[in-house]
Amino acid sequence: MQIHNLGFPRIGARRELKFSLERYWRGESTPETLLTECREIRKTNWQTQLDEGIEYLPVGDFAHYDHVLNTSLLLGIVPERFKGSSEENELDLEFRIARGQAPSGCQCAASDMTKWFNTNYHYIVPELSADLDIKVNAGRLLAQIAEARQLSDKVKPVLLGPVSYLYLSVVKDVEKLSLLPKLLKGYQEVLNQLAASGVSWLQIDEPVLGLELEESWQQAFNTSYGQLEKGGLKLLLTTYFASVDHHLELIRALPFDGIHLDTIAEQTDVTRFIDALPSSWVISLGVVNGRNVWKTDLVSVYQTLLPLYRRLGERLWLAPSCSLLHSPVDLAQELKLDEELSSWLAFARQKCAELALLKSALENENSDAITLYSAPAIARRVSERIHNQAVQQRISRLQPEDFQRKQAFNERKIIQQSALNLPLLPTTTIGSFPQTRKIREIRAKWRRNEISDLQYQEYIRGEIADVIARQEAIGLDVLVHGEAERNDMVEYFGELLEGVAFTQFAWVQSYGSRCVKPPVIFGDISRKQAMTLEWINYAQSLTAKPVKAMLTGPVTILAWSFVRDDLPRRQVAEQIALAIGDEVADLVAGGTQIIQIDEPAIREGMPVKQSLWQEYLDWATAAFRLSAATAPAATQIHSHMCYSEFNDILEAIIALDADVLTVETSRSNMALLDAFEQQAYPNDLGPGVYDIHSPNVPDVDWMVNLLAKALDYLPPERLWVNPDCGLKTRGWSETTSALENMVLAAKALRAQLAAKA
Ligand code: THG
Ligand code: ZN
Repeated sequence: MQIHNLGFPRIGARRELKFSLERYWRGESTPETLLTECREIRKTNWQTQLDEGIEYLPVGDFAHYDHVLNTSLLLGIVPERFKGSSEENELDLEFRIARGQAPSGCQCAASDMTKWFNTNYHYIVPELSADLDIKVNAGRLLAQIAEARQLSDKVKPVLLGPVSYLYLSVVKDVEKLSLLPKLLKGYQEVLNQLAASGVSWLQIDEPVLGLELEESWQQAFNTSYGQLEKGGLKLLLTTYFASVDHHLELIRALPFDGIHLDTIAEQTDVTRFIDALPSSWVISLGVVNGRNVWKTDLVSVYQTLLPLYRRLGERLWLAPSCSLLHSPVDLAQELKLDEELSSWLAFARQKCAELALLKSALENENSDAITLYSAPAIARRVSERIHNQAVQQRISRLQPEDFQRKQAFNERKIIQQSALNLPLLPTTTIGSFPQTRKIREIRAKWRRNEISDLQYQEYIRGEIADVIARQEAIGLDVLVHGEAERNDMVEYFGELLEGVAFTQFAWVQSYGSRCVKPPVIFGDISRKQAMTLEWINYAQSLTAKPVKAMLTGPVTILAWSFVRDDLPRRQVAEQIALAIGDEVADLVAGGTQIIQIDEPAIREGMPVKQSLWQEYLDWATAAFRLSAATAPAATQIHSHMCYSEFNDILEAIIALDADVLTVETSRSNMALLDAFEQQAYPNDLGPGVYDIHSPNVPDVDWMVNLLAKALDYLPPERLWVNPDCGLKTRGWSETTSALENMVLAAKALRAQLAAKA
């Protein structure tokens, strides 16, 4: 039996990669320094895996920015606009594609970034075209193989397979699959070079097999692997994030030497695979959850595996379910967690150790060590700490009417209009204002107990007062308090909720150098006390204009947390929804008239398989409605979404029944409103009128034009005017100018409408 890993977190236990990259980007280090620091991180990662007992080390899982971008660079696929001067180094080309940072003279927008399946990781979308020109450059990969060989003779390079690579790319001018033959030539050359360098096993990731693929994409698997010559390599077809049972017939006919199955993401019938696949194939089972933080109950895995091991012997390999990219690095650093909670957890390093324990138990048919190891995991399930009677009772008593507001939108709209008395085309923002270095520093000091709670509160109050004054001066209609007190919109609520723990170092890469620290939902969720009320009330006390309160919705809190595995996700979402609903009720009682419940993650939480979407969307939208339903008709509920692909989930967006929805549309010049019109989106809509991701200040005419376009789709009574996302990452000067122009644009359009009337 071999134990192996599909990939290890790149960011480093103390986010070393993040800091190395950002130093380099600020011009504070040289390419040589960055490369040396990256080599150190890889070495540490491999050594850690070896120390914990991993046999086949993954190589090529590391990336300066992203592994899909690595694949593009390996194949030499570089969009024309990035091809800069010839003396430029490879590293800067890579960062130019990822970040759009141009050297003098070249104006180039970065390649798009999008979610990696249903994770919180983002990859750089490959841009292909009919004139696809492949120039394989395997230098980096071969160099890393050489590095790894200094530590172990069992190395296993990792490659994103051609079908998934093509599937995940964008192709503007031709049918995607028409590019497959060219792509395969490139892959063939990579395989040749790997074979020549003496590689034995190659891990080929084809995660799109988890989807229900159309016939033509299934055929692409036959074409690709029928044609690629292995030249002595052994190929491990690697799948994850979903079961691939539905493609068994396709898979069994392909010339692989083994397969990796994720046994965690969905129920999967492993025996059926073993029965159907050629008897020479290695069966690698992903039995340790690569995307969560819970210690594995190795005893129960052992019981399942023992008969399989007796049958398969050396053909059985064990691994985490997916790459450990999605796990935090090392639990040993979390010294502030209490002992009990800590005994329930395993991060990437500990997950490697779990595999070694399991291997040894199976080989010796002795479960003593794993019984001891798993005791806390078993104890967690019956722990007092994860159960809260009151919460469970509330859940069991939920009735259909709890998931709905009492009045329909049209009635609410009239009541809200007379309560709020807003002008036509009301102007607002998405919630956050620039989070300056100063704010972060003060929070860090407060966390280190260098300033008192009172001093911190005073400081935040000052920030709120400043933000309110600025918004009044700009002339916005619906104000926000600016969220200076929040680090991250999910982490903030995680820290305030009962049943949720937070860590010090459990960072997970989100994209490039950016990381998130997901809260750990371990038990039934409830609110200790009001979470936002004081700040909102304070903000409202400073102005006669309505202040919109800001909450994060239940689906997003769920999607961006590590979630307990002993309850269905749907029920955890309901518990969060009740807690958020309690906050809504408190805000309403305190006089708040407008409440925004953000759900940016509703889309990415969707299961990989399309056939499972509807069930998910049903409970996800229900959870959102549950959180909003405590609001009386006069309270206006807003929501916000940060992506532009609405078409396939528009029905679910309508089902949220938010009074006002703000969305990203500005980059596509409102074309996206087509979808909203076709499906007759019934409530108020705020299509973003400028892209906050760019520091450019949009001019008034440009926004007037966009709004005029929006009026082709929506009556003026239902149109809101706002940027397309929060302003947390922007600076004040561009923010102020942009919002001033936005207010002018709204006024100009109001005047036009008045003149017409
Ligand atoms: N919060 C969480 N998940 C998310 C987002 C979020 N996933 C999707 C999207 N937004 C990802 N975007 C970002 C944007 C910025 C950062 C992380 C993810 C970021 N992180 C700081 C960093 O890496 O330096 C973290 C610093 C800190 O919190 O102190 O900038 O908004 N949960
Ligand atoms: Zn957004």
